[in-house]
Amino acid sequence: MITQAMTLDRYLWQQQKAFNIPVELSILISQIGYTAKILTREISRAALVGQLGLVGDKNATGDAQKKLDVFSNQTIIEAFSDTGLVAALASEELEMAKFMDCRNHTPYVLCIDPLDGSSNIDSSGALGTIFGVYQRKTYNGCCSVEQDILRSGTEMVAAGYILYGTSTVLVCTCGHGVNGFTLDTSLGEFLLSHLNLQCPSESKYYSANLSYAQEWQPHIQKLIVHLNQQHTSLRYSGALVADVHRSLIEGGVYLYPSTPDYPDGKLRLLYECAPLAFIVEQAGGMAITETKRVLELQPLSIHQRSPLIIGSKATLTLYEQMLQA
Ligand code: AHM
Ligand code: MG
Repeated sequence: MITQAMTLDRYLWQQQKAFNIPVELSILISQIGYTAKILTREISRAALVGQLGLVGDKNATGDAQKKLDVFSNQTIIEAFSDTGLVAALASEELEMAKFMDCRNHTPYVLCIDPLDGSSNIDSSGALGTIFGVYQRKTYNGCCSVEQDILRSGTEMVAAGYILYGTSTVLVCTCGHGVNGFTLDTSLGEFLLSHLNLQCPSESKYYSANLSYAQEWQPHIQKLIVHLNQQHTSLRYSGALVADVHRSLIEGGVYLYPSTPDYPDGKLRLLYECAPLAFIVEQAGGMAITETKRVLELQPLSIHQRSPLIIGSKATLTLYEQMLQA
């Protein structure tokens, strides 16, 4: 029997006191937890209520939008409307930034991929949500995209992801370590299940879409050859969150490199790569593009893409040595 259950809210309250974290940031993360409960419910019953399949439109980055993508995005918007927490929102599902609240005291900017791994929806595979939070800079009228949203990851004040898998797990950091919470559906509460997550230094697994391997840079191919020689097991789920979570728990590396046709890869910097980089670095791992630290990239547009290599430190260090050789 669990007698000392640490709910997400209790943990956020303790973090707030221990590290002087603003109460608004705690409430923002708690509110993300609330949206994760709604999404857990809707994802699990989607096939029963006609919520699988496409809407018929494309999203801001040209991907076909699924019904659950649209629902997830709408859930996030509704969860933060009129809360006085989020001044502006950048979402994978919105072409432009959404200015939620222009009042001067509204403190945060939220960058979010509401439903990551959309190709897994119709086959009941793993899905995720990824988010990064920035302190708003402008306090005169509505936010400015350049000043408030297009920020390097080093300025992030909090980040997290939710994995909708065999259970729903919320992993987050406010810059003081990484903790994971598992949804107890009978209580409707996230309970602390992964205290002070540390990414193992060595990779037990690697995750990449190898159908593009011929098009990758020679040093990436060299790393793959090395991983195969070491019998590092291949695990690729089609959901970045699930693969990064496995790497964090078991030790591993996830790669989505550049190709000649896609020199910036596929993944989006602001709401996919940077938040995960912040979390993995906080847990002792590393995240690079192919040549640079992800957190130091300066975004030039909301939906900017970036190559990503993320996970266990020893593997990324070896890759960097291969790059310099
Ligand atoms: P999405 O946000 O449209 O779902 O795209 C991101 C996803 C990642 O979760 C996943 O690792 C990758 O795209 C899979 O892409 P591919 O099918 O090219 O391997
Ligand atoms: Mg995504």
